[in-house]
Amino acid sequence: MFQAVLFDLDGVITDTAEYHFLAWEKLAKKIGIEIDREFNENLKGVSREESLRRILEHGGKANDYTPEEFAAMAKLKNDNYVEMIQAVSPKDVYPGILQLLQDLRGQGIKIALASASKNGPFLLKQMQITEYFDAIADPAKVVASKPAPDIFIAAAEGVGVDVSQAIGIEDAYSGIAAIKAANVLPIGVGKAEVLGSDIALVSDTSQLTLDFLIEVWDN
Ligand code: B16
Ligand code: MG
Repeated sequence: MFQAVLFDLDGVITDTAEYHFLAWEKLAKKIGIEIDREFNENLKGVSREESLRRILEHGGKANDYTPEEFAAMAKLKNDNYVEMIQAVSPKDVYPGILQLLQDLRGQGIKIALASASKNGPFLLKQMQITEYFDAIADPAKVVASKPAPDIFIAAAEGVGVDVSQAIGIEDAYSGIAAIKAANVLPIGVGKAEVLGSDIALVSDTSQLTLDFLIEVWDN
């Protein structure tokens, strides 16, 4: 039986992707770049800085800014985003997640957050689920972001469980790649066309039950 579950946040525990999109769209518009929801798919699970690099490249402005200007733009986006997520509350927790957290807890299985978001701790607090997490891996402390395995390795270490005894849950392609590279067993939330057909998948979080996780582990 697995000993830990390592959760991604955006797209698995709640839908903050829309807020990320709106905040990036506002910033991009300011510097004359248009982004749409399809492009936003490339930003899911990707760090703040890498997201900005991708947006600048998309707009043909990759070399137009100094490091100071780049940092100021990333900060401006985050300030907007933080303002938006003040409205996040317990009703924003995705279907099935609270039950899963409670069931894992009941079985003594460790729970860790493996999110690229530096706003992760604040979001857990807003949704009133911080108490379920035995560890929150700090994305500011890991060397390489997803698709590198670092954040999932840090999350497993945080709960003192070997990666070979953990399940990782992700909604983004880069995140599934990170889970695989960490030697953690992946479960994807989403479509095979995006996440691959070689892993266990659910189409929405209500299917993420303890029984389902056990079934995936035993297969
Ligand atoms: P922040 P996840 C990721 O969260 C988001 O999917 C991604 O869009 C965002 O850029 C990244 O966190 C960093 O977030 O700017 O709040 O530090 O999917 O890894 O939970
Ligand atoms: Mg995600």
